[in-house]
Amino acid sequence: MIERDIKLMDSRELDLLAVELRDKLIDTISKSGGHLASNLGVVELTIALHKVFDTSIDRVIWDVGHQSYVHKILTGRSDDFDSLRQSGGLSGFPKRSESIHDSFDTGHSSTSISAACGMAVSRDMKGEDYDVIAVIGDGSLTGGEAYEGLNNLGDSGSKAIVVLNDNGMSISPNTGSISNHLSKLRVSSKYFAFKDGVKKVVTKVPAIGEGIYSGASKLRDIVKYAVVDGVFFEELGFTYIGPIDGHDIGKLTEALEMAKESGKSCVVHVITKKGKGYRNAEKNPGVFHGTGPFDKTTGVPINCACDKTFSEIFGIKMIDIAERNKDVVCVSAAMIDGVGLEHFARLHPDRIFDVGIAEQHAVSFAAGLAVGGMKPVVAIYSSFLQRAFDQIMMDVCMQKLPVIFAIDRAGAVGADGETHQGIFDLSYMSEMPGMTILAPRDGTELAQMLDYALTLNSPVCIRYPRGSAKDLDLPREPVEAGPQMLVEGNDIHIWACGNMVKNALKASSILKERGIDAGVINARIIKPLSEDAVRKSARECKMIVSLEDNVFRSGFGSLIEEYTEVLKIGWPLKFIEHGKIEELQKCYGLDPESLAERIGEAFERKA
Ligand SMILES: Cc1ncc(C[n+]2csc(CCOP(=O)(O)OP(=O)(O)O)c2C)c(N)n1
Repeated sequence: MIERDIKLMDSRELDLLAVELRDKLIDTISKSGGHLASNLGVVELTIALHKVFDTSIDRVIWDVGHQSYVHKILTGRSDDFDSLRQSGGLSGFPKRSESIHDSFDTGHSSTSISAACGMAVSRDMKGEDYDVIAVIGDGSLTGGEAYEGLNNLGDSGSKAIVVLNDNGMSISPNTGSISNHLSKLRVSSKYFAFKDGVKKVVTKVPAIGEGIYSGASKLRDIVKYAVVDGVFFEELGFTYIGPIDGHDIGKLTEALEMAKESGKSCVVHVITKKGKGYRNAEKNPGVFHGTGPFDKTTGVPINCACDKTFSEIFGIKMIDIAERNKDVVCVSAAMIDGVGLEHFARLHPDRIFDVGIAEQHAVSFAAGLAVGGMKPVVAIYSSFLQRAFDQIMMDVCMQKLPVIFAIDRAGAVGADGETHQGIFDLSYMSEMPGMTILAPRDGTELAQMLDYALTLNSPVCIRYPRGSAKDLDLPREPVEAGPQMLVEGNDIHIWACGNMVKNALKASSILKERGIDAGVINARIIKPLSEDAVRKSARECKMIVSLEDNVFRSGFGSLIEEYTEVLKIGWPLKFIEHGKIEELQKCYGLDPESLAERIGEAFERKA
């Protein structure tokens, strides 16, 4: 299916295409996993965008980009669609390196309007001629950068189109006062009136009437009069068009053509249904936002892991802690389910704050809560917390405030790829003066660390990975005891942190079989790192190795290096592509066999 075909299709053919696309989405994602509900919601919108624009010239920026699958199928990637999110296959997000039709790499939300503004300004400076379109969801519109983009674009003198894909949902139902405002626009009677065409609406507005409709020389005047509710965007310098039924290709095409013809930047407000056309996803859009493989008929997940995940252990432990300490509250940036706090939210709705996709605000908000005497626990995925570097540093660490960061999805996450791998937090957190960094080897240790963090009364972060938190059958010690020797070794000490303890244990067995006596230390308290423990370990063996699920530079290994010579092993300093975690570990030499090989070779070279 290529773009040119769409431009020739009549409305019946376009409707049939929408049906085919939905079948393909459900069929493929039920096998590969991925972002189903968001893509089902934008089938008609994507078709209409391709009907009106030419993405080999015009630039469409998909905010977050998780909803770009239909665009991929329509731009020459239909045959490869089965390879979605798999090693060597199509990325689940737009990639400029994948196609000329992808004009901007996304994955982290709320960047599209800023990027569109930059492209529009660049186009005008170079005297070029193409359209720039940012497609942003109402969830992503809760992120502050979206307003920085609107603020700049509305006043820039350059034109871009902002398509607001409003389904009332972030991953869960959207939150915040902007969302409330959009809800009012959604139910506005003018939405239904608009469906019957602009003329009908305008002639019905008493103060305007038929005369003004026929007298209005420019389309943008009509739109402005017809939909006065969009005043919020109008005041920021945009022509507001909408709300439009996002599942009516004809109406969408009409609205996008208006926006294309308009002389100034427009907001096209499109109402869609998340999960549209697949009953299971319509009923549970949150569950089908990002899903693993599932049975198409029942919607039930396939190969569901039976072990509890770190996120689940975190959620259970927070309920326990909240019962004992009334000052404890949780903060989430639009990811309550993702971080495992859904039961907490049900039990303590007044002690959990979903602030929207607003990681920076979440951190400063938590700092404010801490100043007021609360004990905030901020649960955010590692890669998204990158956004709040400055807030963590200035608002929390500089003021020595007792905010606990639960950093979920720390380390490689797999299929979501480059934008989602959580492989930088040990580096950026270790730069923070006064920050304690903890990394549990398993679920029980995560629970212990949460208790310990609360005793510290200072900034603490606990980083833990995606997936199983199955307990390791090894002795336990209180967290405050610091680094724990799990396996003795006279030749090598592998200092491992977090989930890399498992790989270190296996690598140590392989090395021992080969006659190299490699021990394993579970670092646990990454910072402040015990200088005594590191120096003692260096005295007791011939080689020290650090092992982390983080880039090898400026992370845990560098902290050890302050006290002794160390072989630093972690991810290379690059953006790690998508693929299964085990495959990625193998590819980058972090699986137990490769580790044994690398460490053994280095040891022999040294000897
Ligand atoms: C900075 C950042 N934080 C969190 C996320 C996780 N995330 C991915 S999609 C999404 C919800 C997006 O909602 P919306 O923009 O309305 O798109 P929809 O899926 O509803 O179409 C969230 C929170 C992210 N991608 N980026």
